[in-house]
Amino acid sequence: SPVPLQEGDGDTIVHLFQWNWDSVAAECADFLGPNGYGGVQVSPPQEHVVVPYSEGGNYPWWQDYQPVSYRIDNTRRGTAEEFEDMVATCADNGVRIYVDAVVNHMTGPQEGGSVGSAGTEWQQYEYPDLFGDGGAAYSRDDFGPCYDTIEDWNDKWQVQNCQLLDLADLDTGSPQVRARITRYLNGLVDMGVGGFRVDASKHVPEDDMGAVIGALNEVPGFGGAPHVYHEVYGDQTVPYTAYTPYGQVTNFDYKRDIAAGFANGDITGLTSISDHGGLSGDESVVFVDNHDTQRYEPTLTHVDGDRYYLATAFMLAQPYGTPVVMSSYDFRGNETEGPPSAPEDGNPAGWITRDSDCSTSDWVCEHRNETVSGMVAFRNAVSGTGLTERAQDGTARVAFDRGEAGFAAFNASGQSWELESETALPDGTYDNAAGPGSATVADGRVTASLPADGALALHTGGECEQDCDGGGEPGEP
Ligand code: LM2
Ligand code: CA
Repeated sequence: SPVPLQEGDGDTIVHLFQWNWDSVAAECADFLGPNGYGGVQVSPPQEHVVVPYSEGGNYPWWQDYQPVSYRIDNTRRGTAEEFEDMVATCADNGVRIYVDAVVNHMTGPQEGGSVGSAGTEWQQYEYPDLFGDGGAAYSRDDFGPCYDTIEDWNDKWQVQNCQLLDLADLDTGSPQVRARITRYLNGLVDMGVGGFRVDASKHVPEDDMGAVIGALNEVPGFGGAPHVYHEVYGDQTVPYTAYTPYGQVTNFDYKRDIAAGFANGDITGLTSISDHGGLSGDESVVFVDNHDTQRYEPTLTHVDGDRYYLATAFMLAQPYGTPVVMSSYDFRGNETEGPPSAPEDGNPAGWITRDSDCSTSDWVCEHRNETVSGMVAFRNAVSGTGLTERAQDGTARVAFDRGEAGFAAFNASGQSWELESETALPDGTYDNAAGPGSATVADGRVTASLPADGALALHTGGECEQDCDGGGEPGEP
């Protein structure tokens, strides 16, 4: 359906989990830019450990979260040149690259030490060449002051200074350590990286985090400071608000509210919540699931089908937060696996991630689902408007306006919904941005039938052309 291009001003980020750099670049040009996405969160780009079967894995995806150096060449997703080409190609299409920055820790223990993906020899607490120029290393004194596992999660000092998952915890209180982290991040910013998802922020004392973020350069091209969001699982011991002075935070309370609400067909309360976990929308990055919650709290994921896409559509339709759409690799429960890979000469890890292919079932590509991508266009069209609730039916059905620019309705039930509602959207016939079909607004009212687990989303700029299908049922193929 004809939607206006919104290149460059979209705020929707997609997490292309484990995609290699060439595949991300192609997706920016072919799909993300033209469909109004504003950013891609890529998997961590720095040199990482290699975990073969003998060490308890089969080159698993989580190798990425154990840095060996801050070199970005020769990870399993490509070379430094491919990384830079990706950043440039995405920027040309109005899409920012967000780097997942692992700065709290380096590696876990690995018997006798090992060799990283780019060939750097290491042992836990000894990383001899951080930038590939022989000029900077971490050694034992750059870690701590605690060298044990976090035991008491109610003790803030332990949470921030001891080891998460036995991963060597950097002493970010040290100016030298912070200078190296800053050098890594600014190297990326200077290449045009537009922002960061900071891994495990909660485990870095907030003042240290503030010093690192405050030292970041401006982003060439996009301009301004990098857009930063911190991964914080807020609780009584370390609240989200410890990090909000230094960027947005990942709002896991929103995730819980929205995923549980949609899973249970209890959604009417969700439109009026202006505060999830004590955070404003401006402070929040929001999501229905992420690569971790898919395993430990899988309330609603792609596995759940229509209801999941409905929840994602709702997240994109409402104004609270900066949304991140998850784009998964389907490990089918075997998380010790890596993504599919192919041997490649010159990659010391021996493996490089295969190109992502949305036509196979293992790369799930939720971001290409027509409901999801249509709602990205809806979101861009209604940007800056408020939410006015227009209709409810029971607990599982709700409809609202976004100013005078959009109308959206959600049916989180197993039966179709014969909807009739007032709307401030101007009279006309509109394509359904959330699926097939169209609907007409006449005399300030919209009448439509929403199928089970279906949505209707109409927006200015999405008016049907003369040959539109004359008001077919929304959501029906
Ligand atoms: C994160 N956010 O705070 C990431 O989103 C999450 O995916 C990371 O864990 C975690 N923090 C550390 O950066 C993943 C994965 C873990 C894996 C770690 C490190 O979920 O299972 O831990 O990466 O690779 C693995 C083993 C674990 C072992 C650890 C250290 O599963 O049993 O701990 O390595 O050797 C003894
Ligand atoms: Ca720490």
